[in-house]
Amino acid sequence: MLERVPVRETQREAFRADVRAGLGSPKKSLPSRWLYDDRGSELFEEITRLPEYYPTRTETLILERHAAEMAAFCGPRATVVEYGAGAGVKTALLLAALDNPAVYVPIDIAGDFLELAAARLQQRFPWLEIRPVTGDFTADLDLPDDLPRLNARVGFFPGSTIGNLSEAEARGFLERMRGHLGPGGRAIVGVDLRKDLARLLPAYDDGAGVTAAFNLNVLERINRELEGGFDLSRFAHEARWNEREGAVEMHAVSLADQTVAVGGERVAFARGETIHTESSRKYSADGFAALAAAAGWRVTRIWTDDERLFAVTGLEP
Ligand code: AVI
Repeated sequence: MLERVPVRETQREAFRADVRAGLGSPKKSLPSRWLYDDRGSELFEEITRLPEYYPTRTETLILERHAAEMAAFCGPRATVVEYGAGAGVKTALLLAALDNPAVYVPIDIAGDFLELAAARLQQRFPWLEIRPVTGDFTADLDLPDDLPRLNARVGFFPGSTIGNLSEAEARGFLERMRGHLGPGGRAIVGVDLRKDLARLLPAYDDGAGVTAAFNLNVLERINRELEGGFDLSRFAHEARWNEREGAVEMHAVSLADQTVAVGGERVAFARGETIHTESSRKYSADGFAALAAAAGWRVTRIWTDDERLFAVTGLEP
């Protein structure tokens, strides 16, 4: 009989492998998904309420303002597939505006969080069929095959999470989503727009230090889960703009020449050396349209705010 490995253990082994590879390479980096343990997710929720962090507030405003047009774009009796189960505010705005949605399918890798979010939405929309799917939507993933095919399927990917994917990953994701949604499918995708760095950078380096805590929490996570020896007072948070990549990058900067024990190995850091922990790509409307086109989508709607900080886009095949 096959022995079942608990999910938490598999996760820890994947984390260990990524840390070993990322800290062992000449340019140190860690995949940004490891920022989101329980503490990291709490800190991210806090970030979304910060005065400097405009994306969440702006996207919510756009959804509120243009909900009726979005509902018309989606059509009646839609099956809504959400990539990543958020805290539910934006989802509730969309579902409340839609004309009699048929099924809601939230997909998230964190099964517990997904069940909780789904239960909360079920209370608010008792008549709605909710079919949560636990899985990683950045990898190959199948939807349940008994979902209704009669009505339009609509993909919902808010939050500008697409910006945290590399261009190749984003293209792959958009292609897979097209496959999930089928020939008549449509999608609503939140995209953070290019803007003045004076506005952009403080969103990733706030005055209260919440983003710094969010970033450095990944080092604490290594200490907690992989018996790491990071001294947090010897690392600092940095947010920087990478013009070539069109992305804000978060780095953890070593404040000294030092050696850190990580799971039985020793990792050397020179003063000023960094660990790249996240990229947050910002698109122009044309740049995003080109990315979508490469994945077989046309951007046929752009809903935005008065300052054009953020765009909620409507995609058709
Ligand atoms: C989740 N994601 C869209 C956020 C962003 O803006 O890229 C993550 C984040 N990183 C630092 N602050 C927020």
